Amino acid sequence: MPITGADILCEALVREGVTDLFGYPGGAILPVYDAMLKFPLRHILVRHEQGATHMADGYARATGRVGVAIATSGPGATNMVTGIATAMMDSSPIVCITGQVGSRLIGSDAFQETDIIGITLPITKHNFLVTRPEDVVPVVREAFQLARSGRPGPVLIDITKDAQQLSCEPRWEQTVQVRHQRPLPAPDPQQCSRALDLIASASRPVVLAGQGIMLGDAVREFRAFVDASGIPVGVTLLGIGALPASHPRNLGMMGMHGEAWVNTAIQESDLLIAMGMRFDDRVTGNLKTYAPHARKIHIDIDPAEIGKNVPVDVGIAGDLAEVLRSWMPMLVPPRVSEWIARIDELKGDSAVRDIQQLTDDGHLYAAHVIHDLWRLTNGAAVVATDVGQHQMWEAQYYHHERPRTLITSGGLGTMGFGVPAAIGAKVARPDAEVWAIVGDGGFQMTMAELATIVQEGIDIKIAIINNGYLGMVRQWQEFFYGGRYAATPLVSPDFTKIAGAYGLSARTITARAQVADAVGEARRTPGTVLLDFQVEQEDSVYPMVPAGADLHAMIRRPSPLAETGADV
Ligand SMILES: Cc1ncc(C[n+]2csc(CCOP(=O)(O)OP(=O)(O)O)c2C)c(N)n1
Repeated sequence: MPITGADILCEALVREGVTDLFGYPGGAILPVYDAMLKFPLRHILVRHEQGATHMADGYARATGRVGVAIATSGPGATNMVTGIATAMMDSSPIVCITGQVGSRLIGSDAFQETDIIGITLPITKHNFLVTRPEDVVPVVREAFQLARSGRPGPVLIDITKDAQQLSCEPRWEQTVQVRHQRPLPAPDPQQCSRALDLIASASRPVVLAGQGIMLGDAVREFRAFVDASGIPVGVTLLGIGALPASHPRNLGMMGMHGEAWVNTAIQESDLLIAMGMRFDDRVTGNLKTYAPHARKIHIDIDPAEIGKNVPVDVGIAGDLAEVLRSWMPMLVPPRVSEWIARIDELKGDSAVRDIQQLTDDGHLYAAHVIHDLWRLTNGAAVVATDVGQHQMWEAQYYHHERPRTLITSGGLGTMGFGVPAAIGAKVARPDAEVWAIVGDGGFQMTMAELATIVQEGIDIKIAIINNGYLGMVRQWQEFFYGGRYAATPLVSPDFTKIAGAYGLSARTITARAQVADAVGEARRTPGTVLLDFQVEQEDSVYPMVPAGADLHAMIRRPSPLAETGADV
């Protein structure tokens, strides 16, 4: 029986295991919306297509399953661009479906026509233009396969209106050649044995753990390697959760706002073993002075990453779980006791504010809020953040024990990500306690999604770290632009009234003494609750490696004595 391209698309999604999609309708995608009603697909109606892409992304990051976003042509499609680029930079598997004008109108500047294939070419793993219903089955299958395989990433399917309306007999059984997939490289045994030699003879080794450990389902193998080798681990922002924060070998986060001892350990190290990370400039600082004494081993599934930023002694392109499994029988653990003692000594030099010493002086610090939130949720919540100071404080003070529990935009640093990503995570994991920790700036970029929350009955908790500024930019102005606050003071609405207008509960918190009660009440209250934490306005994130500076040249928190002008 011939059926329409729209029906075929919906059935193909169901056959891929899709149960939820995030989207916004319009003329060029209406046949698919009409067909959707017949299929077991939950559609979450967003308020802006950017929100749909971040939701699909949050869904994917929380579970590893492919997230799906859908929109119409023209402005619907272009509104997706930021979310697609965000997913691309962080290797998140999403499939975005956009309607396109009729195939005979393409190139005629038809109403709501835009070349979304051209626009998204550099920010997708691959994209497809579908102009015939016959192509829907193979394209959907290939799109999902591409999104989730190898180094995951976003794939876009642009489908013309006539391809949705015309009918054909779907050939479900046809074998689909995944034409655009690069074959997975097999780990080179010679490189593996060189790596094992370097490991056995290292005296100051550090593992650099990235998100690839989770994306590659290598968490168990990674843990086994760390336990067997005893090598200390620094994590990237997206690598948080790859090893429990409480694991004795987990040193914490590296990089621009990483712990001083992690960055110093990297600079003193004689062997870096990078796994599923990409030596982003935010973790290396000045490449010329980066880890000058260290040999470098780099394992990544994407061969293009190896040697891209940092020259390496051993490069292994391949599946991390497979590499680590092959290493285990031959692994000779290095002698690290002196090195661990040296790192313990470095730990005395914390540049992240010691929370115990941060007494309640009547001010509310973001560090307090996030530390308390961590304790009160037993470190078990899924947290989606926005971008800025609160994001770094989250990484410093919320200690994640499990993989896929921190959902944050690292590579693109996309403000507006937090709330929609939290919604996507909650749809994917209805059992989980999900918090969005956002700034007053980023929240206002996508707060229209509060209506999505209400309409779809989503239960998340939103913590706004409200400092009255575009905080991270203000901090840069304080440090590097003579304290001239150009366009960073931020007037905001009364967020509790905004929440109230949507029928959501909300509360303002201005003192530390109120934090536990407010968080407890929010957790007990069914449905979404918004907490507006009005924190110290001109606090800064420490330590900070200025962009492009040497990794060890960290700006430290001024001591109270220095603040008073006393000689220190
Ligand atoms: C879409 C977008 N625009 C601009 C920026 C640049 N930027 C990075 S952090 C930041 C300030 C964020 O302010 P806020 O959301 O209040 O969070 P805070 O830093 O105060 O925690 C800005 C403007 C960005 N990352 N993303």
